[in-house]
Amino acid sequence: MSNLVVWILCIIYFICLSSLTSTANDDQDLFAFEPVRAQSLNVGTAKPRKRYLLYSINPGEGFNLRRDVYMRVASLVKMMNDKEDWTLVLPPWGPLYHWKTEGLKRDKYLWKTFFDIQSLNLYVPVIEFEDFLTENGPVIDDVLYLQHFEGDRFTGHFEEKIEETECIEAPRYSKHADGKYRGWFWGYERVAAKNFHCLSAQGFAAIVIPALRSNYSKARSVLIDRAETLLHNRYGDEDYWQARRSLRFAKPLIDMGDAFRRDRLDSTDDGDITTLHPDWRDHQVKPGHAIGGPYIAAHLRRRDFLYGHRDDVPSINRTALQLLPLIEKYKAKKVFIASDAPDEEFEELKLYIPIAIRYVPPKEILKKYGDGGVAIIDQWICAHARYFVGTSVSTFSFRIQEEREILGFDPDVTFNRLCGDKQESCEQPARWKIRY
Ligand SMILES: Nc1nc2c(ncn2[C@@H]2O[C@H](COP(=O)(O)OP(=O)(O)OP(=O)(O)O)[C@@H](O)[C@H]2O)c(=O)[nH]1
Ligand SMILES: [Mg+2]
Repeated sequence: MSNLVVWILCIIYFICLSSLTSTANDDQDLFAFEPVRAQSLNVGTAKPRKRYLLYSINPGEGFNLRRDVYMRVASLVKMMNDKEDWTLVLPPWGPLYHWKTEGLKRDKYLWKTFFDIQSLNLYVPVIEFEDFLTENGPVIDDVLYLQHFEGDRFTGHFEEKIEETECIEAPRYSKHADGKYRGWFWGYERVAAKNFHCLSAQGFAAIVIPALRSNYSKARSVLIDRAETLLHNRYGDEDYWQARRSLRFAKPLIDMGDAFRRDRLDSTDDGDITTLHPDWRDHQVKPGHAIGGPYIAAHLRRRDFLYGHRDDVPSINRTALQLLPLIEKYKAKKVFIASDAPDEEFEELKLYIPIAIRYVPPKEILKKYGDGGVAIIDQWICAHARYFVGTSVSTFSFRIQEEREILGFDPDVTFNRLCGDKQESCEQPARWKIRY
């Protein structure tokens, strides 16, 4: 070949190469995505390749909202898996703001510590993050960081929209000398991402589907950060409840809750009519089916709620005044108290209500399952009471209400809240009834 031909071939080669790499890596390209609904998904018929969806949440969010965000993302995966093959990667738990008990491990809790992974898998394919690392290695292809649209959050007009934009606030990821992004990957130092994009998003979970399928995100593994930005695709419908029903607690925690019910509250599934089918897909009962144990339960959210929701959270004295008539009405032998209250507050309550009782975990249980495990045991015991009353707008109380809907309680004995000291009566929680 003459020198000239070699030169021409080289130039063509470099032009092609540079245009290829710029489509793959150009962070500056701005895209706008049209929102899609489930019905409009249109993917080819060839067997799809396996992809991993990871997600992360604003660090300030608590245990119970995080469980709700899981459902939003799981439902998204379910939707996409009509035609694709996504596996949802479960983000390790912790550290969480409320998990403060001294001497406990704070982070990298596996989901199986708290939840029944097999049961989750009956809704969508899920794996623990550690299994993802084994299958995929420590490099995530793309991070999509969701943010709200600047300036127009509270205009009153709701419209679904999503677009790639500049990052509004400095996100928690930075590009390092090796070209990879480092940031908070649940405390796993060796994990990094190849690409990073900020997206302004407003809408239901399905709104990210075009981004997950766009040119830059043909990636095998995609992490959606700030996933709490996404709303439920269809809040409260059958699909919502399928995701919720699949989110069963880990067996050891259920067993500990059941042992406490039996030994301290005279409550068993046979007597209470609260036996669950081993497979959530086969458990379907009518409201009023369950009668619950011979105790009433109250969830008293205290601590930060005493400041954040001052008007809606009663003093201990007023709490007792609201519980006493309920004890009478339901002929309760005990009053189970789930609370983040310090000991002094519980002792004060016991002065007014001597039959009040709380779950105090043995040290080794606390050590193994942490504050999250104890919270679940508390929720499980509340879920089985003959009557439940919670705290206004607490997601901890909401999760108990859902559990009781699954067990088949009459909504009258579930959707209740305590009123604040200055409230004669107060608006009771919305009744999000189960749908099959
Ligand atoms: N064991 C136990 N822990 C509780 C109880 N109430 C609150 N907590 C702790 O406080 C956390 C509650 O925080 P979140 O999950 O954010 O729920 P929330 O604060 O009620 O609701 P948000 O308004 O959404 O923040 C739980 O995860 C527990 O760690 C309780 O009754 N028992
Ligand atoms: Mg909270």
